[in-house]
Amino acid sequence: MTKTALVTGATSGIGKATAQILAKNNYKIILCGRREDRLEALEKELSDFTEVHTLSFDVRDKKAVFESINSIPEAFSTIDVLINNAGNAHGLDPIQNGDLDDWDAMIDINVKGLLYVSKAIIPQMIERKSGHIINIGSIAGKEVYPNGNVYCASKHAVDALNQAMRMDLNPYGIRVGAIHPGAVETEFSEVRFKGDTEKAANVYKGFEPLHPEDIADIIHFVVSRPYHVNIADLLVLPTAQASATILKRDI
Ligand code: NDP
Ligand code: 8X3
Repeated sequence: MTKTALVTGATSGIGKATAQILAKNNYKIILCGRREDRLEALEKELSDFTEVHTLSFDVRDKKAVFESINSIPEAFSTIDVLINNAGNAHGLDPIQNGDLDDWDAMIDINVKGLLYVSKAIIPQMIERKSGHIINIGSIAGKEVYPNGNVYCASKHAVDALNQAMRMDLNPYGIRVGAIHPGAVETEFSEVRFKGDTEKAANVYKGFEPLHPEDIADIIHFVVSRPYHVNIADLLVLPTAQASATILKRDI
């Protein structure tokens, strides 16, 4: 039977590539994000392969999260796979210089947003005693690096929530796992550096970073394992990266 996947942060980067690969592999897709023009363009593109529904909401807005998810039409309402991907870093400053709005954004999006979306979808998975949740963490959830402070804390929280969800949802046969990427070239650094494209490009200079499709491919592998297999936790790095701060750059 055709499965349905809901992907948050589908307007860009890892989420967009994940929606694309799942659509081409016969999943019905619910695309989520704030930028409606991008949602519409991706819906058009993926409609050649599958049925697509779009939901435009800010994961920080708990009312909007629940209203949007409750508005999903019948044909998409059984969500088999939830990809909790929406997230970003805002700023890269020492703790003493941190911007409070940046801190709010990272905690509200990466942690509370992931919780709201999960809370809106988990009850139907419990009722059916089936479902698969993939949480997108980060190497920043496994290590802390200088100036990464609040972003790292938010991704450590994702790591903790991933483990906690797996425990609490275990009695219901719901699979929960996290994928923790290292450097992936997406709009991530542009957002982190507030539109400074030169600074963002420098992050990926002198080595081949992961491409969003590399992570999407792994997500597809994870969700297509037989039911008795749950890939619980994966750290995925570019070959040139040994840790959050050790990178072999040819420059
Ligand atoms: P992008 O910036 O390319 O994509 C981020 C996505 O998140 C966009 O689709 C954006 O959509 C969505 N998003 C951001 N804020 C909100 C919000 N408030 N409400 C709803 N959606 C939101 O980055 P990536 O693809 O790289 O990031 C995806 C995930 O991967 C994030 O959780 C990130 O932390 C994680 N990650 C990224 C790494 C990297 O090096 N790129 C490495 C490790 C982890 P829109 O703006 O339309 O709302
Ligand atoms: C994104 C990767 O190293 O910038 O999560 O934290 S890093």
